[in-house]
Amino acid sequence: MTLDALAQKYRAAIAGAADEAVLEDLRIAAMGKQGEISLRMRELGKMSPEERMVMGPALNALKDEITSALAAKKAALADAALDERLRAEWLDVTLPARPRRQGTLHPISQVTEEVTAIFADMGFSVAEGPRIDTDWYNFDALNIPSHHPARAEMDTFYMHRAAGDARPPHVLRTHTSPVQIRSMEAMGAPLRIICPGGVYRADYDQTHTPMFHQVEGLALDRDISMANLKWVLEEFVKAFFEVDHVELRFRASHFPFTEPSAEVDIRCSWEGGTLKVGEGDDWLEILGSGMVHPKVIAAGGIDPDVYQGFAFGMGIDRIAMLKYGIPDLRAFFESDLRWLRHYGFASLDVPTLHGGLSR
Ligand code: 2NM
Repeated sequence: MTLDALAQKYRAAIAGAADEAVLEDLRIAAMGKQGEISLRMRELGKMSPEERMVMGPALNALKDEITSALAAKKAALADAALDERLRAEWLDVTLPARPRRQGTLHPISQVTEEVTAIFADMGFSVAEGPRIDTDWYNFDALNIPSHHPARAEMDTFYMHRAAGDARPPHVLRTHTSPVQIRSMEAMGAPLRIICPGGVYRADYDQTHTPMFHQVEGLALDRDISMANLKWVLEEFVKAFFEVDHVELRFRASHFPFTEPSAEVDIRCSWEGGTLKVGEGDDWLEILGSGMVHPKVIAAGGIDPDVYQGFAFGMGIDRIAMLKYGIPDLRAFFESDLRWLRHYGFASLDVPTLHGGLSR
């Protein structure tokens, strides 16, 4: 076979090679120990000097040509493989996120996030704590000593103690105030926190469930007064009910952990069966509040002669019912899928003040 014919044969074979293995076979067939070009190079020695002067460079040129053709084809195959992969794995990253799924956000979760967003905007951070706590954190630290009638009124769930164990039993927290005592201990003053979460009382009827949700707030500093409390609550009610104007009514009340204490009503109307906040002739009680009792501040490890502040507490379940027109409290905890689909919220619509709380 002439060198031209040999060159022709390898050019065609390399051009038609389907993968790297074929290319490697071709390299061996041409330039391996027994390769067609190698054998011919070995024959150079038997040639006359004149013949060798022609054949030597020609064989070297052919070897170079085949070597670079193999490399070029190998690169082309790799490019083609990458192109094919890019085509196969192409993904439009501008497509919308996955569509709304079956699950929805429970109204209590939604309202907790709304309340958190509103108070965060006023500089309150969220504190959490255990649902099972000692009676010291749940009662004594809050100025509710063991003989106090408030303990009986609370319908407390007590945890079991082994027979002969004289220590006072743990309780399921009856409010989130123990979290505020723990936060005072851990962080000191000044302090601005809200404590949302589940609480427990042995009570079950039309308007009570044995577990429900509260959010309590606490602001402590050197010069905090009830004027600050009033402003904070007004801002909260306006943002939560999404109205520009509200009117609050403070009624003197009594809680062991605050002095003075006030229950807070908001002006409203129930015309046509729907709640309108900020207008009308009715009053709606939504929370309890007051100036934190010095004994409670001291129980939190803070000097009540230096620091004072306000606290408040409200029922999340109750304000959720009011805002979203949910008629029956007990439905909150029945896990009825039809109810959850009706009253649930899209889980990706996180409430924000700028985006609107209740889209
Ligand atoms: C309420 C009413 C009034 C309250 C008090 C405290 C604490 F721990 F700081 F002393 N937290 N929450 C409080 C005050 C709660 O709920 C109706």
